[in-house]
Amino acid sequence: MQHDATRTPTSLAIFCKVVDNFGDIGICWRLARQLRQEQGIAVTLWVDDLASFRRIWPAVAVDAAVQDVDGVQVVHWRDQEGAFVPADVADVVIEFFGVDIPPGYIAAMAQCEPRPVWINYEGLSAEAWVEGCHMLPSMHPRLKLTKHFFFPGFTPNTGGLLRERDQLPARDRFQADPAARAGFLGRLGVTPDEMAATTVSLFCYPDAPLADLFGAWRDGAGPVSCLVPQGVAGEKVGAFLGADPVPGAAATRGRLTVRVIPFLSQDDYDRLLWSCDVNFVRGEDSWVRAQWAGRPFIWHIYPQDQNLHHVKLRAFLQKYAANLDGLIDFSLRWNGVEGESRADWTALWTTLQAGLPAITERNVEWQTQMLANGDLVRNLLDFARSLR
Ligand code: TRH
Repeated sequence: MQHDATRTPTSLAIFCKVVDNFGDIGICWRLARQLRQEQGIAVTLWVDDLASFRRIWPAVAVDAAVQDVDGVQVVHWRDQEGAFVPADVADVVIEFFGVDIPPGYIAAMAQCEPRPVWINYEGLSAEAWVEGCHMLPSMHPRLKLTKHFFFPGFTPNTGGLLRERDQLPARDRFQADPAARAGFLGRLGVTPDEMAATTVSLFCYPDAPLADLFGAWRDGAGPVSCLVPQGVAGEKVGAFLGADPVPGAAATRGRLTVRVIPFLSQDDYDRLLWSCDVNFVRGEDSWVRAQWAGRPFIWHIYPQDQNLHHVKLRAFLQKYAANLDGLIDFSLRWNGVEGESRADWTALWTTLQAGLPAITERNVEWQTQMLANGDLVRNLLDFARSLR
């Protein structure tokens, strides 16, 4: 697509509501940073829960109404009140997953000449219908405003995946340097013996069948070292440890060592994914990061009513893991889906582990495919330009 500079937006607002701890701030913050740092766009991020935001980005002040965080203006979104004028409105306005933007802001959008580009940024899914809905318009029932849907995705007919310009080179540099891995894990308190074991990072929702998996690792054939950021599956991790799951707490039972590490910044979390042999990830942003990390990963999907997430999970596995039966069986069971396999957790893990080289090979192919879809931020800006 030809770039017309006069159509290039210079300001952009993102409205983000945090659900269930971090829900969505992970993605919004990554999007905001990339727009600011790589595209030079003035970004305002409206977010309702600064405490959750601070967990993934420690520079955030939890008590500031407005603050500058790495060049992004962060506004504490306290309520739906407020009067706005057209000058307050950004060239592009993004609502995350259909959040309700304050009515006063929408009224000001309707007074802008030209109108801002209004985008509803949707959740990532491999389901086929996404291609048909990507970029569809939706007219406002009363005001002269049109909102457009934007879907991240895994095919050229979607918005693609978030990926910073330097992400893959930085990963390659890190993974080519064993001292960088040892230094990073060492700073988290991981011992050399643990580093030499099969290392696993764990990020999942509280309902994951963790006790079963811990049992399989404990009784397994080889040593496993499981690194759990603080606050993840706290009850089940605490039960294994027999102690509070605070950073530094660790216990070894049989072949398994579980160690609690601090909750990391987003950038360090990438380093964790680059360091481990297998990554358990969840939701959306960590799931995408695991795909770029190139290491085998297991996805814990966010649960939805009527088990709609099972459909979404199967759609992804079909696209990504079609010939990797061990990965499919493990992933289905991890997400509480009764698959074809009746294997116990020891058998599921043994099969998965035997398949790790094939999964790693598949990841190379998958990344090439994903790279061909372009990076999401550029796709988003191209779309915004086309609407201006
Ligand atoms: O927060 P999540 O559970 O997000 C989910 C999804 O967005 C889902 O679609 C949504 O509907 C649901 O919320 C409510 O998981 P996600 O997307 O992986 O975001 C977590 C963020 O936390 C991600 O940016 C990675 C980051 N993180 C760290 O920065 N440090 C850490 O130590 C860990 C474990 C995660």
